[in-house]
Amino acid sequence: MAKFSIEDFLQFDSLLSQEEIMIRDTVRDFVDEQVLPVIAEHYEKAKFPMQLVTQMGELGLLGSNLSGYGAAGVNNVAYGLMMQELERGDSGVRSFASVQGSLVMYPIFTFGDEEQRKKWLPELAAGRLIGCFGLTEADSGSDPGSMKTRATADGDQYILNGSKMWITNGTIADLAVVWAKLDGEVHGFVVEKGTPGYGAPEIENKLSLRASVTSELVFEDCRIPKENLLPNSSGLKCALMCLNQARYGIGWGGIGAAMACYEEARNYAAERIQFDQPIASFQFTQEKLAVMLTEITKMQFYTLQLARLKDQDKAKHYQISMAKRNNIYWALEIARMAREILGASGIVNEYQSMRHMANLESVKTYEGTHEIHTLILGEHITGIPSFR
Ligand code: TGC
Ligand code: FAD
Repeated sequence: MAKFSIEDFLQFDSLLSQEEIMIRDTVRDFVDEQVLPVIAEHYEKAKFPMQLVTQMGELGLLGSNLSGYGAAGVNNVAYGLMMQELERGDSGVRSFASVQGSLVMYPIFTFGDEEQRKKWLPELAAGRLIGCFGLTEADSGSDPGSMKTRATADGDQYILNGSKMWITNGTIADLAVVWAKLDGEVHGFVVEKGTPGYGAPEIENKLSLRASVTSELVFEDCRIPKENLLPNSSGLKCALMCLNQARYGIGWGGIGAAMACYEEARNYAAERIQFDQPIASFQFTQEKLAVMLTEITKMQFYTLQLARLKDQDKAKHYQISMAKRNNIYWALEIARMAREILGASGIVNEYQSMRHMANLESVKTYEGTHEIHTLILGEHITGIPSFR
């Protein structure tokens, strides 16, 4: 089959630098060669492909839009294109990179001290350590400010009590960035694997993101050294700043998943014969493909503008919400249309569209549900918050 390319339609690449194209194509090859051949089996067996972790580290995909401490230091366009390509492979693989870079390395980089940065960031960038991010609790999802996990000071230690739910990478993580209330205010703490009182059991039987590890985190009188508090992480706002980073990457990731489904449906439609002709010749099929290509093209262009704004430090959280909300909405619609074009074949793991569709159900929920991002935009438009 011809090498994957969707960029020709409106000459998207003419807006990219040579370096941005080169980085995207390198990750594209990595996904074609290392992710796509193994992902269906891992999805079926509900296993994360661990061998990809150090490979992603070597390619500079982990925390790549940070600078120093072993991070690649690429711009936000290149970073976004990396996330696009990873999610073209599987949302679980992109999730791994998002969590490691945006939700673990970013808070250590932004809210940590120099000693913490030097200790953890180079290992995380190389994929020699794995991190997770614990904000959500069983009773505090969309409303993280209502969290119950508490930290109390005791001499030169903090004692953590509580639990976190639905945590990507939890069971395989060497360290967790955990958000807990200390004297009534949310703070970020680093909890290392093996700390007595800390456990991270895996959540089994997921029907979505099966090639990704999702876990509960449990803290029972879990004592951590005082130097594991991220010193500049006071306030829920700090946790929300991490989410902006991850949501930005998810916006690009949605484009990648949509591209994979579009390509699969287009190729299938050209080859599948019914009523003596390829199903691509039927107007219903052509309409679906036209909608898919149109929406993917729209997403590429405004998400690129968001990336340029982010590089100038001008991207606002509500602009990122628009990309997360709309791109995942359309990626899911496109995955559903692709599955329809594939008919019965679309329900087996030999094809990708239904795997992407099932994954995108989680992506639509995590990092702020579709409805929460609607309300974030609604608040920006009207000036009236309506979360409560
Ligand atoms: P609210 O009073 O609105 O805000 C508290 C303070 O934070 C400011 N703020 C933000 N700052 C930076 N970035 C943002 N996105 C911000 N949103 C709000 C706000 O201005 C305020 O500042 P200040 O100075 O006045 O104190 O807080 P709220 O309690 O009313 O909640 C607002 C709401 C609902 C928008 C927010 O809590 C929210 O986004 N909820 C969704 C929760 C969520 O997204 N959780 C994600 C968990 S992590 C995850 O899902 C990882 S999946 C990863 C993977 O596998 O890829
Ligand atoms: P709820 O908040 O209970 O929402 C349920 C429904 O009510 C949704 O449709 C929602 O939109 C709606 N709703 C809630 N409030 C409002 C409102 N004010 N107005 C209108 N509608 C509303 N969290 C982490 O901290 N770290 C992770 O690594 C992580 N990884 C995840 C991985 C997976 C696979 C999944 C599925 C989730 C993950 N999460 C993680 C949790 C995720 O962020 C939450 O699931 C998400 O924030 C929603 O919370 P909830 O599931 O409790 O839903």
